[in-house]
Amino acid sequence: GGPASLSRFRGALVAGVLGDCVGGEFEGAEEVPMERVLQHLNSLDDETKGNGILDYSDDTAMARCVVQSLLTRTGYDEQDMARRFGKEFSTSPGRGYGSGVVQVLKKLSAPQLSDVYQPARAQFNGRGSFGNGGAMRAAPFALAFPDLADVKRFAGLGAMLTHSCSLGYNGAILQALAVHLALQGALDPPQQFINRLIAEMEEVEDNEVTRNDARILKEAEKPFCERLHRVRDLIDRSKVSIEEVISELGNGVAALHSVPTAIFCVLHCLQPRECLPESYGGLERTIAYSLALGGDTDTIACMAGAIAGAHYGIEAIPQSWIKCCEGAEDADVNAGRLHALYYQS
Ligand code: 8NA
Ligand code: MG
Ligand code: MG
Repeated sequence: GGPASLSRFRGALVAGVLGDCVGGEFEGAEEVPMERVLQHLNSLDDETKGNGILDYSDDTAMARCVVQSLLTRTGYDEQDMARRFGKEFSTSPGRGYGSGVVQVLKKLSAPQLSDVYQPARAQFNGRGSFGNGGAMRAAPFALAFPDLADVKRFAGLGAMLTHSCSLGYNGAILQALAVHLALQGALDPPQQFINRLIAEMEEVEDNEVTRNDARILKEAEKPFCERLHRVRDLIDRSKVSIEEVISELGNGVAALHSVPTAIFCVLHCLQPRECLPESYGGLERTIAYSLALGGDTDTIACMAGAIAGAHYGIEAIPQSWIKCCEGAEDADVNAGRLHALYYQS
């Protein structure tokens, strides 16, 4: 693969914010006609818009905490990151957090807390959350650590601060891995990329905790590997309907039903598609396609955006879109700082 260039870092962080801000419009919608998606995206080109009119949600709020913590502590510091999550939530509780994770975030803001992983472990009768809230903020880990083993380890731990079920934190590891490989220029050819992800996740999911969680939730023995095989089958086909993507991969708030979906969106949109404007480049196609799936659109577009941004680089993102999104300029500045940290370590 090619070098992990500054443009890729900027693309990853900015397009993640973009997916969150732009995707908020359709979050939770069951059906989103492509026509409505394109209308929404076209309206961002309107000169009178801009200046951050689209607010970011929990996805970006927590990713910003991850970024600030990694930069300030020049690495992963669980106490610091946990405190930032708690503080962010108590300052802005109205960012659209998942209904369960709110309990964790309240506990994380308590100053006397010693075991910062404990509140997450108490969720859902001790089973922990399998939501996509760990994965939605995982991209910055790939931008802070050049070593693949570090990316996996710290993306997992960073997710466990709120998501202690393996089906939650393993989704974060998969998302960080996808961004890591995309930064190296390893996204294309897609079959090879998926095979790399499967090989890595085979290792990640090869343990008793994962097998036990999968058994309880009636999933395949290695749930993310199984989903990645489905992604590979879908990208091998010339025509795939939105309905098939939703039924095969999902579009919901569980990490298992959204991280592989986000990866599929990026790979499917490497080529021009009939349902999308010819004037769109790959990154624009990825964002538009993610929104058209409906469901957890902000989070799927945020995760797909981060992977696509790492692949195409910052130049692929329309300026008019960036201007409309709260926090996009900040993300751009912080991407530069993470780039410096990455090459210093
Ligand atoms: P979370 O940890 O509260 O999980 C999200 C939801 O998943 C929970 O509220 C539960 O319904 C369900 N869930 C997770 N683990 C379990 C379990 N072990 N047993 C039973 N149910 C479980 O929050 P999160 O941080 O993972 O949530 C992230 C998502 O919520 C993001 O998409 C974010 O944008 C936000 N959000 C999504 C929607 C939407 O309609 N898609 C709406 C509002 C907020
Ligand atoms: Mg959100
Ligand atoms: Mg969401």
